Amino acid sequence: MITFYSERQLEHCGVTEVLSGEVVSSFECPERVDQVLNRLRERSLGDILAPESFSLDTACRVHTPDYVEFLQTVWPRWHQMYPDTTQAIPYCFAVRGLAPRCPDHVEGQLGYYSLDMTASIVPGTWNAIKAAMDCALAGQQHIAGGARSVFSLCRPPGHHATADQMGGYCYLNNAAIAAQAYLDSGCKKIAILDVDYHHGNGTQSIFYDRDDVLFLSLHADPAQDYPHYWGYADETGVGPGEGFNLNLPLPINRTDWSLYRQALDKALAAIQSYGAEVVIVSLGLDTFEQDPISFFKLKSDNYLELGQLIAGLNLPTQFVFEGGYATGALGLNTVNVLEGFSGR
Ligand code: SP5
Ligand code: ZN
Repeated sequence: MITFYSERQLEHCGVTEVLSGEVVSSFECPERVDQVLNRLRERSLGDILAPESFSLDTACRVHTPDYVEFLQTVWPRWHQMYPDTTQAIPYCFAVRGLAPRCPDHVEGQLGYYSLDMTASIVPGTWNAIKAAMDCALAGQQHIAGGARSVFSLCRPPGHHATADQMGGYCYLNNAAIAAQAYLDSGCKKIAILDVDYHHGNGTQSIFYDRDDVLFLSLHADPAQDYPHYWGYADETGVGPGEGFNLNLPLPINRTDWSLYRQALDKALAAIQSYGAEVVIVSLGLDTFEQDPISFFKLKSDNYLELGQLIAGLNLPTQFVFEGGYATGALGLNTVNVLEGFSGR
């Protein structure tokens, strides 16, 4: 299986975030991809290629052009206003109950385009966002060209990013952009299977009123964990999208492989009856028992079986990297999914 990865993705490195009221180092760090790359090389899974550079046209079909423009320009604007600071983080939000207008002030815009305070902006953030998007689109082209599977090693991740808001370490929604590219190249039915520990609220919201993308997410019950406001089972889509969104929330305190697998079986059956032509897997590894910010109890071997079960769909499959913060085991767990899929 080929991997698409660009060193430019290392240029993003958040400084700090707030976790349970304390300021801590960012969990979403460049070391994450180093671990995955090391393991990919050790196991000789396949070539690791840098993606070509793609235009922003597809991104602007799932995101608003003003948001994409904001992401590209926010750092220099921030830096001009606050030259002595190392990262831009919002502190104020366009919350419900107001009819928010987008202000000119860079700090006002930062809140307007954010869901939370964890998508920080540093000098290299845009380069990394753009390179991650390129990995998603290069993977899409590879599958469209006839490959059975591909791994887009995207960082920063994407599944929390909505059409016009960043959050949860996510900026551009890499999986959603890939899905749009398949549709634009003539596919009619795409499934996005999100196995990250957190609900893929961004992907859900982008496709919520559409029937050309079936979105399925297995995640921590939003009553118990981030992203808190979305991811309930009764969110099933709206208008033409009714029935094309399947949330499978799981309890944080007792989700091990056996419980997880029951939900996975439901999701896989739904993908089959939908008749998807391609499946995109939003591959988060934060379901691991040792993940520092999550509570599920999956073990390293379970990821082999996860890959095998996804392979059972017998569909062209694009893996798009999302979360996973137990850095020591992240390479093993990620490559286990890919090897399980490949039958190795
Ligand atoms: C892509 C991705 O995985 N984003 C996740 C962002 C989660 N950020 C908020 C985490 C809050 C965790 N609170 C639980 C405390 C555990 N000690
Ligand atoms: Zn996650």
